[in-house]
Amino acid sequence: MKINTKRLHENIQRYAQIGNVGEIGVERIALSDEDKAARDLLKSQMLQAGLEVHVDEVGNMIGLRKGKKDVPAVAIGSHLDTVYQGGRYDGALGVLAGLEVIETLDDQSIETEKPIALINFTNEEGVNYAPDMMGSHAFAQLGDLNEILSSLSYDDPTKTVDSELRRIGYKGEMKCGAFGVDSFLELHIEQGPVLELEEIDIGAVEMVQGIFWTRYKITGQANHAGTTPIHLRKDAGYAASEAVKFIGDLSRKEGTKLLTTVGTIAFEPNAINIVPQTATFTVDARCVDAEVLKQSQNEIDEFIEDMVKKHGLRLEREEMVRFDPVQLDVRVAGLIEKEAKNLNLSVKRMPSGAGHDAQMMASICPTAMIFVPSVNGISHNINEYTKDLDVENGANVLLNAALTLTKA
Ligand code: HGY
Ligand code: MN
Ligand code: MN
Repeated sequence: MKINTKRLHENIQRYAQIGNVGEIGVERIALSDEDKAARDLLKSQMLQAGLEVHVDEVGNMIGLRKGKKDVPAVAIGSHLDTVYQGGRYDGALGVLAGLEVIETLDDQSIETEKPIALINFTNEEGVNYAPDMMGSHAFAQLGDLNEILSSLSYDDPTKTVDSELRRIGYKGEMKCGAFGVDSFLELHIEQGPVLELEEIDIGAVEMVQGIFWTRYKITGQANHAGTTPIHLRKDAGYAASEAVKFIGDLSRKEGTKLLTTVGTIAFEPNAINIVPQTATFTVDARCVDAEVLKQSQNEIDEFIEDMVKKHGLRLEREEMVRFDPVQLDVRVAGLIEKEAKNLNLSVKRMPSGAGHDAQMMASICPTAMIFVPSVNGISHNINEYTKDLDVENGANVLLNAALTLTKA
């Protein structure tokens, strides 16, 4: 069975206009007006497709297509929010291909044994409210709901997840965890170079690497750039740059699988002729090996604490996110492999470098992911692109794998 490719591409194009940036980019930050607009469009399309629409208390949107049996649903979906200056496929592909699966089943008047549920998870990216994978984390009841609802916007600390969910009209009634799921499939762009380099059509993802996000604030003393002798300075900026170099060097050691990124750094008062009073920066660290990840957190903390002491500065540390590597379901990954081969597509088992809602769903039901190639391996970038044929291949594998799971 195949999807309606024209309808899917038109829909991807339509959503890409909501928060579009440049030629093909999209910026649709979670809980923003753009996120609301995309949610409203998805809700109207879910209703048009005859789905029973639920919104839970963290704004996850669930569209239920009933089946012959009243049992937990086969869930398909991803997220509509993006990073700043992001792409049109990261997340949206999984949600819109999921909608296409449902519309294709309707076209062919297929009533499935088990129900199918299309899910749009809230704030997968976490670029303005921590943690990332927030909606799926709450859906799987993995964290403290009140902590999530009171998470403050990095941009404007007067805003919380709860206040913004209410503002955009997506603070739902359904309790997190109330919606039963039988299994979960997520179609997603690879966001890396592997499939393209190896000229493989489909990735059957069987694990997601671990991740932690930590924020450090180093405090020294603002002073005059021209009159303050170097040895008398309490230069938070200089200290932070030593830390950034150390963090970067950790993931450049021969043979390590560790990835570290300092993606944000801010000085205060941030003036050309003032020794920085404070330097605030974040670390994003990832690894397939939980031990290596833990070890790297300890090494980074130790280095920064020693360095701050050496310079006579002050340190504040905030752990924002910590998720261990997650093994996905090998049976579901095997099904993805089988359906890809049935469609004469090349396929390989692989880990995911990026975090995904699937890694949260894996804790409550058999879960795996379908990857399609990213051109030049680029993502989290306005030039993120996946070829039309790869979009279609991924959606067809999602359709057939979901259908098989409804019979299983
Ligand atoms: O950061 C990630 O890996 C994902 O894009 N949220
Ligand atoms: Mn994503
Ligand atoms: Mn992303």
